[in-house]
Amino acid sequence: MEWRDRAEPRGGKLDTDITYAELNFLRASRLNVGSMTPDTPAVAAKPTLVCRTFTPSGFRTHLMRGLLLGSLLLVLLLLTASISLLCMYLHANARLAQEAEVLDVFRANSSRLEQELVIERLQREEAVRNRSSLEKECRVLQEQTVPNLIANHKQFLMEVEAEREQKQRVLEHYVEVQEKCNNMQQNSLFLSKNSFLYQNCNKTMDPRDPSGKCTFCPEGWLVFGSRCYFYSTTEQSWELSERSCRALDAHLAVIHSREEMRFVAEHINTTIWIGLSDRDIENDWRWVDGTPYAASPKFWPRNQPDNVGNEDCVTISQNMDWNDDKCWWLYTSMCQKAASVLHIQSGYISA
Ligand SMILES: [Ca+2]
Ligand SMILES: [Ca+2]
Repeated sequence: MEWRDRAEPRGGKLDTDITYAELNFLRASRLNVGSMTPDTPAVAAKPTLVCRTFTPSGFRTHLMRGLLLGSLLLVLLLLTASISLLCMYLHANARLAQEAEVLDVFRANSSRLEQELVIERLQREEAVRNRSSLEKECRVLQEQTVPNLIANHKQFLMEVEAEREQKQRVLEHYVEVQEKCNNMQQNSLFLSKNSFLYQNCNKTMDPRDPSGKCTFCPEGWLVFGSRCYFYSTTEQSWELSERSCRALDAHLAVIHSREEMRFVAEHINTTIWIGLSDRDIENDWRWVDGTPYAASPKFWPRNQPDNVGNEDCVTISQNMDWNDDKCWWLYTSMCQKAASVLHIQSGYISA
């Protein structure tokens, strides 16, 4: 039941709807009517409380209203349910779409992972093969190559050490040669190529000898091998001839070889004394420089030495024949002495 304020019945009809406030208002209005006077200001009449009764038409009206309201509620409920279902459908559909996308991504990732797995498997198989190959190579290295390398390394170290020692020796030799060179330059004289000494040295120098060694003889002397020869045209006895040679720091010629004999014979034009005699003991021939007679070549003709009239001193002639003759006879002579040994390097000459 619903309560509401009313002044009076609407349109002369009783209203079946009445509230608790209307009942109180109606009661107060009846009480105030009896006590009011003509001077008393009229008090607004309050609605009287009327107890309405339900009629069949009102019941139908209420029923219709209830049915209408229920229908509206039902429609609203159905509409709400439909909207909810639609929302749920859309939401589910969206989720399904998302799930489908996720599934597609998952499938794509799965396919990619499978491909990567295949690649990884192939790479793993290749790695296994490579590992096997590397293990074989490693065994080869351990069994053969490494020992060889170690041996080669030791050999290399030995060679390096030998090279270092050789280098040290070369350096020491270089220092020694440098010192000799410095000494040579300090103690040597520069020799002009046009000088007599250089020209004479140049005749006896061996171009294959790096030391620049040459044999040098004084001016007027002949050089042959390592000796100098001076042909004296002064006719003297053997003894004076020998003394004259000694004065020149030489002695009468001593023949050491056939080549030397030929050289001496080619540079004389008459008979000369040589440094051979048996003056002390007959037939005991001695060279003046002590050269062993037995070891030297001899050029006696068949009939010599004959010692006719005590011949103890030896002469030679241009035909290389020897003859023992009397020592006091006067002949020319050939003096002989060792040649000076010089070294010429880069124009510098040293002894
Ligand atoms: Ca004799
Ligand atoms: Ca004779």
